[in-house]
Amino acid sequence: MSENANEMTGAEGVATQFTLADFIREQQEVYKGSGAFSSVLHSIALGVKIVSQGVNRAGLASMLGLAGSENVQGEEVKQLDVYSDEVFSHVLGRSGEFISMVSEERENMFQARAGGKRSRYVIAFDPLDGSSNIDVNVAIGSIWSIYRRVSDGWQVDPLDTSDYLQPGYLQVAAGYALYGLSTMFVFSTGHGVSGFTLDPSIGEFILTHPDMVVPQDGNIYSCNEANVRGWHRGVQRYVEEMKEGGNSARYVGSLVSDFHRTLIKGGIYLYPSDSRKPQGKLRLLYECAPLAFLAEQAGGRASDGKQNVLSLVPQSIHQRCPLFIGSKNMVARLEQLIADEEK
Ligand code: AHM
Ligand code: MG
Repeated sequence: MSENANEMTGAEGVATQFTLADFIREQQEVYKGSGAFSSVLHSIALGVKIVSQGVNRAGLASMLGLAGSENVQGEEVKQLDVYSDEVFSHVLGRSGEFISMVSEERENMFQARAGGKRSRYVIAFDPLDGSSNIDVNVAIGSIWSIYRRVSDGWQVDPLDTSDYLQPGYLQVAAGYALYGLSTMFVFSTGHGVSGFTLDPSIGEFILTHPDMVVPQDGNIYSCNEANVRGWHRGVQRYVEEMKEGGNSARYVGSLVSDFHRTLIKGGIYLYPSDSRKPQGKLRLLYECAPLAFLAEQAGGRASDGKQNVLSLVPQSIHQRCPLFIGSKNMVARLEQLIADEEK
């Protein structure tokens, strides 16, 4: 076979792969969608590609460290999470499907650039999750959650918090991007969970993880055990049980990375409340609820220790929430130990 023919075979191989665009088209046909979601998913995928590129180049472009510092050319350097916030606000805002947005990086919700009367959705996102890992080249991610708009007062004020203060089970879609050894885009529109991997040679997401299912049981627990002394006695007992049972501990400290492993291998991720953080650390709207939606769509479960995370109604956009998420039976056991301690 000539060298040329080899190249052809490689190209054919790529050409037969099932891309995100194929998947979106097929889903639209199967579920008779309006096309709004196709545009939304394409916008998110574009944002993920841009941020992924920024993450890959961060060390070279001096985007690590604090915002407000200057690079060698004397230009102001944007911190990677500020950069990611701007990328997602821009690409999602111009899709026209969102009236407003909430970002972990901004105190208040803000109007989407092309948002108007016909925009039917709102989106909340954590543009770059795992801040403590940014400067040390460890996998980080982005998380997003979409709700159908419930407000109708666009002409009065497009910024209506009620659009966000909805229980997680009303999400119409949720997902995350993982900037790891490769960049992944994992999401659900309520019909199971699908995972795509970015092929950087062609700039396309390829379907690599169709119909993701979290095992019902697992042998990995994932938490910042340095906080154990402040935890509820039921959570302490659970972790003791895990150790006695010969399980493994894994903790990256980036929620997306720890959740992604849990989704694939099974296990449980825990971020409980403690004496110093009575509501836990993670944010309900753009961290806990979207991952809970994915966990349930994959056959797993998410709890705040007592209730299903998807039934919690946020009182404010940046509300925190304890999180126990992963394999169904493990989360159920943890809830049981918490309940036993309260009898
Ligand atoms: P961030 O949004 O500031 O990055 O904080 C969220 C992160 C999660 O990614 C991670 O699971 C958790 O905080 C780690 O917290 P800790 O350092 O307390 O273990
Ligand atoms: Mg975060």
